[in-house]
Amino acid sequence: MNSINTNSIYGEYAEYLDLVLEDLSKRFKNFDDYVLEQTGEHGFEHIITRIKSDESMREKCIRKGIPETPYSALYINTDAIGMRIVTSFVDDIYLMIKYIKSFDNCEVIEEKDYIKHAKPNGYRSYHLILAVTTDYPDVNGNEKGIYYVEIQIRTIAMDTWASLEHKIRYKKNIAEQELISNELKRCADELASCELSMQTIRGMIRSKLSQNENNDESGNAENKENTVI
Ligand code: 0O2
Repeated sequence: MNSINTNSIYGEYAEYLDLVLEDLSKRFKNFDDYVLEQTGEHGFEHIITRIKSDESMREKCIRKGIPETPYSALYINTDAIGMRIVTSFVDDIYLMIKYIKSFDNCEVIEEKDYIKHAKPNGYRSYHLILAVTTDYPDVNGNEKGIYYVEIQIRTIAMDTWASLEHKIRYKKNIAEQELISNELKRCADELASCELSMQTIRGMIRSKLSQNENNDESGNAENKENTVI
């Protein structure tokens, strides 16, 4: 049995966070296998998971003016468990959301579509907060405890932009802030336009391929008929 980490802000519940992540990760792997089988392409590129560090969670509690307790960390804050799913195209994001919404033990309690409504700085991503009902106890005394998971779903292009912006956003003490912000926004818009064009190209290729398949099939049917005659 795992020893209880009394120093962790997550208290005795710390051990369940990884288990919730593992369970969800397995489901996404199954989804990927299914999409690959159906379309010949992966459902997503990769997934990054993290449990918010003790230090970051404490810092967040202090920032919000709430006590540094397991209740605050697991119930008031909803991002102790985080997943970032990176897809190739925007369409794949909405397919993934549909899949997530089909989970029977998960309820979407918050949804932010920063793709249809990009942040003023150009940030684009789809955010969901899931309330997952588990077989583990929770901080509210439930035997089938509820654990929150923050899921960010974005394309490779959106992810690249967010990573670069994250790296440079803290470097505030430099001149020409406005120019830099405008340039970042311009890059985000150009990437968005570029990836929509790439998605259109994928659509064209897919419809060409299925047209060819249909032609092949009807060709084969004709051949069969010919054989019969
Ligand atoms: P970390 O370490 O990434 O988890 P919250 O502060 O979570 O209570 P908020 O800010 O309204 O509430 O949540 P939102 O808008 O859903 O954003 C949460 C996360 O999205 C952030 O987590 C970032 O990871 C990411 N994000 C949001 N806006 C931006 C942005 O403009 N640029 C980049 N690069 N990432 C962004 P945290 O809290 O920053 O920490």
